[in-house]
Amino acid sequence: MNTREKFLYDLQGFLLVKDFLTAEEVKALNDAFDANWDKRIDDPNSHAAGKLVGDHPRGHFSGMLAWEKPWHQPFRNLLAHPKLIPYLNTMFGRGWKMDHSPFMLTSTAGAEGLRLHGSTSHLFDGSQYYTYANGQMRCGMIVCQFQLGDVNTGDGGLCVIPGSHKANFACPEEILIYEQNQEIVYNIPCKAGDMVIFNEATIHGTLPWTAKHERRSLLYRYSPKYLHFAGGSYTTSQPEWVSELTEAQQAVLEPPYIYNRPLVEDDGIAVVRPRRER
Ligand SMILES: O=C(O)CCC(=O)C(=O)O
Repeated sequence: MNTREKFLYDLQGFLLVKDFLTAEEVKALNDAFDANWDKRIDDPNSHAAGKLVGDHPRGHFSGMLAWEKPWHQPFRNLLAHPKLIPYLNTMFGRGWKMDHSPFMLTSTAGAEGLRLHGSTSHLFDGSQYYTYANGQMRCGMIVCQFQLGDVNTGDGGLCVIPGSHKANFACPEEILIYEQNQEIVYNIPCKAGDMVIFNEATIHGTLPWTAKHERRSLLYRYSPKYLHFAGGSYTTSQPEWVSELTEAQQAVLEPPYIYNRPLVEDDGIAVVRPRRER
């Protein structure tokens, strides 16, 4: 993570990393979804209101890590992607883990949005926060959103209120439902292959999808080693197929704990087990 990226993430509460995935990686992920389209369901997390209402729900895929061979592989490759590790080691310090099951959001024209949410800084929430001290950034859960299709200005999809991870006042409801001050809500333009990392404390949500082409956004969430945000679909036990993973990928699926934890080095290959790492 270079100094420009650190400045931008600290300032904005999100970071756009252009060309994160290669064209081959994007194709492998899209091919896997195309081959498993029957697994698409309507978004179970539907929560649109105000100007975010649409005429149909967003589409949702989950469970990709356990899809049958070869379709699970492109998703497993992302778990400890060599380009992602230095970002996570910088934002969390050493020791971090997957949170939630990865899922994909799809949208066709007219798909509804999602009410904006994010803890900001107005109350301390140990699961979603941002802090800077002693030259280090630290945070609660973050979201890595891999774009598998283009998002042009005004298409809709992921939106953020830049800087809101540091906001000291609760965000008024009329802004959260996009009825007031739309000018502070940023719909991040992306190309297929780009990645957006945002802090869960940063106010974010979904704008209704307006483009003719389909939205395809893949979300992986990570938390520091001591935290587990989501219960339910991703539990804190290792999956049956864990032995099929690399050592670094296995480390990412470890439950939350500190002592003797496997830590993934920046090179993505070395995994060390110090007795304690702060
Ligand atoms: O990418 C998006 O549309 C926002 C996703 C989101 O905030 C969520 O699903 O909780």
